[in-house]
Amino acid sequence: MKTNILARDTVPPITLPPDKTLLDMLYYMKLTRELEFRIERKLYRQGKIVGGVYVGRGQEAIAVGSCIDLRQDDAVCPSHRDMGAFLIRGMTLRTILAQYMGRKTGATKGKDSNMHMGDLSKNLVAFVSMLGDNVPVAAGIGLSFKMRGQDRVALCFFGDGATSRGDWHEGINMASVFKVPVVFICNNNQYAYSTPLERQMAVENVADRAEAYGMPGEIIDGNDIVAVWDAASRAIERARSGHGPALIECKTFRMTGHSAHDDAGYVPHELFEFWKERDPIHRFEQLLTDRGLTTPTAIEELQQRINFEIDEAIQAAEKDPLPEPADCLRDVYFEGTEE
Ligand SMILES: Cc1ncc(C[n+]2csc(CCOP(=O)(O)OP(=O)(O)O)c2C)c(N)n1
Repeated sequence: MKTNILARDTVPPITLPPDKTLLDMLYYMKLTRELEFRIERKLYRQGKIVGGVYVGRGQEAIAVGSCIDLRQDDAVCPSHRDMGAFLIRGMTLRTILAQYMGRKTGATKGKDSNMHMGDLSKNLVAFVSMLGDNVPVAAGIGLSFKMRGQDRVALCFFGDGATSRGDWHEGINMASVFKVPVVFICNNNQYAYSTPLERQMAVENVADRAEAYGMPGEIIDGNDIVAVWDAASRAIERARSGHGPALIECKTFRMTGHSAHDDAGYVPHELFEFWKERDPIHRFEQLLTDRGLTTPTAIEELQQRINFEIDEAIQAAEKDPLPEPADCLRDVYFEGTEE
């Protein structure tokens, strides 16, 4: 059984973020999990979702830990397992739920389910496809920051399978050649749909690929939010101060099917058991409890608050209108004027 356990499991980073950040991290991880649970296990099964559903159950620490300290003028190019990025950047629960339900009030105004959701006013860049073609886009965003002399950074997310595509390699190469301020973050959940890692790459780690492009590559335990925060903070700081891009490989596991219609029957049962023990939210709750920052009662109250927020948002989004037929021709091409 290949489990990719890291020495880092037992070696905590030296510094922790401030207490408020730690508590915010817990909120956003729990919010992500509950929201995706409702979408995947409730609304989808009730036939209320338009199209497929792809969630990041078990991977919540990656988007939350890396986005929590970003500045509002930084850019994020999330992929399909990075719900936490949307929440932290300020996309509302109602907008997200309306998006999944194909409503006019969703981020794409009812034109798509969850595959092309973004909001440029929040510097959240919608992905073209989830298979790595946001990598050249992120490289271009980073180049624009650099050419304008801005100290902004872009974060770009993708899965392990994406790193075997040509556009991933071209984008990474370009980013490194031009030393752009982009941090590339791989959610290595060890399967690309049903294809295990060893069937789609001949190197052991995604981070090994960084060296070929002259870029630092770091491997971390993606189920340890403090490790994610630590690695992302260092890479962001490095990129912001003009030293170029970095690749962070977060080892994790997808605790559900590739999508809501996939039972993951091809994944050995022991792997689920193994990673369940390393659940990022339970581990973090334990850490915060041990440090006296929360209690089992406070965790339960937080869960109740999250449930309430999501209940309210579902009720609102369900009442929202569906788009008019004529709306499908609006916002397809840029119609405004350049500032
Ligand atoms: C160009 C393209 N090829 C194939 C697919 C079908 N597809 C969607 S996700 C996926 C696997 C992605 O694997 P990975 O990058 O590891 O991300 P994960 O879904 O495992 O998080 C595939 C093959 C697609 N959407 N687009």
